[in-house]
Amino acid sequence: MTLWTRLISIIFVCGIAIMVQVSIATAAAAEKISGELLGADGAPWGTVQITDAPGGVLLRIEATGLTPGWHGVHFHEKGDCKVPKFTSAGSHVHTMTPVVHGLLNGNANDAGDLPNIYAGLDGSLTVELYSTLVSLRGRGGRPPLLGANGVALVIHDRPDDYKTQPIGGAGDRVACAAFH
Ligand SMILES: [Cu+2]
Repeated sequence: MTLWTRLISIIFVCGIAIMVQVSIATAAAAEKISGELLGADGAPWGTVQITDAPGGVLLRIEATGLTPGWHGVHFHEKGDCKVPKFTSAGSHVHTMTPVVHGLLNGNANDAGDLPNIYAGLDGSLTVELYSTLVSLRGRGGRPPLLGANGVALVIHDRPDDYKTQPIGGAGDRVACAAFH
């Protein structure tokens, strides 16, 4: 190997190493926030993590205390979880009014919409969800969850039918996690 080809290969290897380091740094920069899930009885029911992703947010919910079966879950517009009704969390995260709710509604503009979650017979669940409707801080022009009032992740008593206004018939709010 000539000195010249050795030099070229050293530059190449260094370039690869720098690219790998940059991509690791980019991956490590994903912002993650974590909050306690509060039950309507005022007790801690679990944790909620929200991770900012390039095209949306990843959500991880670990909960106990729920009634077995399906439950609607939404992002609500205020990071304020006052027991027992959690009405302090306000309505769903939205940027347009009137808000049209429902993942199966062709005219929907409700940025707080999420798929239902399912609690087992012991009332617990662990699940990851993904929403492309929002961001943590406005990435990609999507509505930011961490605006001036923060945000709440609210679990409802019944499942969301993804169509009925204003909350898909999901009923009472039974658990809430606040973020700022
Ligand atoms: Cu809701």
